[in-house]
Amino acid sequence: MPGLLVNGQWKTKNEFANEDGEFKRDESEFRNRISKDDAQSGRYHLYVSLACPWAHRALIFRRLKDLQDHIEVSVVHPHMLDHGWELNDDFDGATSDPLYGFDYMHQIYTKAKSDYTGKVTVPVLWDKDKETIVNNESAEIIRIFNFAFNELTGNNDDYYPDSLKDEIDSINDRVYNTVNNGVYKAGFATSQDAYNKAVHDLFDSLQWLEGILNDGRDYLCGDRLTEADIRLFTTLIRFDAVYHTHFKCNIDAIEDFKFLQDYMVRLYNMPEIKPTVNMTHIKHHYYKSHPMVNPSGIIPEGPELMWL
Ligand SMILES: N[C@@H](CCC(=O)N[C@@H](CS)C(=O)NCC(=O)O)C(=O)O
Repeated sequence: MPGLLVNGQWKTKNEFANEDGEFKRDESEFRNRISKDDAQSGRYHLYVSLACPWAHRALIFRRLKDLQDHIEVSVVHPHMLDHGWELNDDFDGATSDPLYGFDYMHQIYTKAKSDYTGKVTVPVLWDKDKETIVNNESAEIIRIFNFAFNELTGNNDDYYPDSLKDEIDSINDRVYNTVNNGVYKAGFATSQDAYNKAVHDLFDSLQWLEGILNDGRDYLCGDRLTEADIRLFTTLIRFDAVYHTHFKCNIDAIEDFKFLQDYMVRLYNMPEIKPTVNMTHIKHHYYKSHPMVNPSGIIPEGPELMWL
């Protein structure tokens, strides 16, 4: 069940689409960075959902950049119900809030800003010293992880290298609008036109991506892994189990795309990625948290994912 904070008060809201039946994603509110001086071990805390493709980006970067010993993680309960995301360990893999003992993620937002108005989303990167949210935009959190802690960890791997910035930006732009967010536009549409446009844009882009990988490339930008791959991966891994059924993205499945499927499985099997994938949280979250899409909350048994 979606909801939001209005002047610091939680309100439930049983819909995602606007009057035209379209889903529009809001801009994230907290957009700060971390300077090299402030990049201290143990100072920051990451709140995620294992179900959420945006939070998943941050979890993967935390491992790619050797930040596990420096940034602790809390995992919300996969069911997003009347109070939004809940912080309780009443589900395997979920954790309670070690910092404040809060029950709900919206309390973290009002701790940061008591009159906050807007959605309560994950991921959230929290500063324990300043007791506020550094950033709640995954695209920026992964850039912070890519770079800010390099001196602390000695890990200088760069997933947004200067030489590939333009190519990465251009791929990200299309993938964000038509794939990452495209599945949500299809799934939350309440008009046939909005759904049709989203689903066709999505499958046009999947064909385009299949073409890129069919061109002898191991990764979207050639022979090295970049943030563009991680951003695409977190949608691909949820696709056949969730988006194909729950969000009606069923023109094809990912397993029908030879190159995309091989690429997804290759990324999945990376030691930094595999431990971040939790299909139980993924299926529970989507099928149980959107009563306007799936009122019964029934979780489908299939499909059998041979690579899992
Ligand atoms: N732009 C944000 C979007 C994050 C986002 O929408 N997360 C979803 C979970 S998949 C969420 O927390 N939704 C709560 C809601 O919509 O009320 C980001 O990429 O960090």
